[in-house]
Amino acid sequence: MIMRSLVQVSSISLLLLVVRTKAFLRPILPRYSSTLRASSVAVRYITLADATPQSITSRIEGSHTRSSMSSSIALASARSTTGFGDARGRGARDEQGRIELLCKAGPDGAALGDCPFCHYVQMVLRYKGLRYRLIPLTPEDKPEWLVEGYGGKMPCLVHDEEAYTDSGTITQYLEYFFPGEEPLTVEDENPELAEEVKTATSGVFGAFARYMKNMDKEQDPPLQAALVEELNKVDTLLQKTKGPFLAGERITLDDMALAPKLYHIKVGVAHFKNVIIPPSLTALAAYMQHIFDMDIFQESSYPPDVITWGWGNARK
Ligand SMILES: N[C@@H](CCC(=O)N[C@@H](CS)C(=O)NCC(=O)O)C(=O)O
Repeated sequence: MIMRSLVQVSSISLLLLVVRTKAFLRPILPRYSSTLRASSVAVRYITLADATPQSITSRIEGSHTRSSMSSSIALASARSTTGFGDARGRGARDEQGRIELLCKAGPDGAALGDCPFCHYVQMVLRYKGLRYRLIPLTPEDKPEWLVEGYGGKMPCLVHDEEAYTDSGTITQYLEYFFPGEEPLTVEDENPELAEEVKTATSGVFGAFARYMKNMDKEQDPPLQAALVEELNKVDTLLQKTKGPFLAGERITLDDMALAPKLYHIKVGVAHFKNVIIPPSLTALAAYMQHIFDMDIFQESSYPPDVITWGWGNARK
């Protein structure tokens, strides 16, 4: 059902856009438009079943001007210590600084924080050779439009006066507007494998977070076993596909989503639980090593002590 409503958000227009995927309408991408007009804001839905990236872009450029959002994040941008992402070696496409990524700041309040979801988005941006400005934000520094319009959620990607939250949505957006020579999914050519990858990876982070957040030592063994079971599913898949990536030869969005979480697991369980990922999961170990060594992983990453800082806070 398509709903229409008017929402009051100070100086912010929210535009919800249905973007085509392979089989036309699929993800509903929340879009942010910075048109300044009093304080009444229309939320509308546009069906763009037949839209091309160009038509969407010209629609945006024709109807809106960059205004409050840029200035409201200008301060935050000035805080960024990371600056523009440097898509080294992949022939960076200069989006004229039009892509900004707002993400959780680390312990010093200025450098990149411990967010595996932001890590994922950055890996995709870098893989695609897209230049972007990284803007780490503390909870106190979040711009009003992000808090009011998006519940303060990060990562938040800003492109062409629109904002998108949720790493899955953001990466679908990037894949749609900035497709590479080969798709970052195997859904079209092998939907069964795509489904297998989802099944093998979807429970990993939840199991890890439950284990990490548990402070009752007696509950640790079953929670640890549940995490190992999830990791085992990934190992089994990798044995089947023969790697080096989840779906085999080609890297996909699922790899870029999973690897930052595996980094948290490796660091987190060693630090807080004094255990290591079972070495018997050899395919998983090789997979982790392979991805952790990639430039796009390392250039979007943060030191292990940022992870322990973040989980230390989450466990309080
Ligand atoms: N499902 C979301 C999860 C995002 C998420 O949990 N982000 C955390 C940081 S890792 C966050 O925004 N926390 C609020 C904050 O940092 O202020 C996604 O995929 O983007």
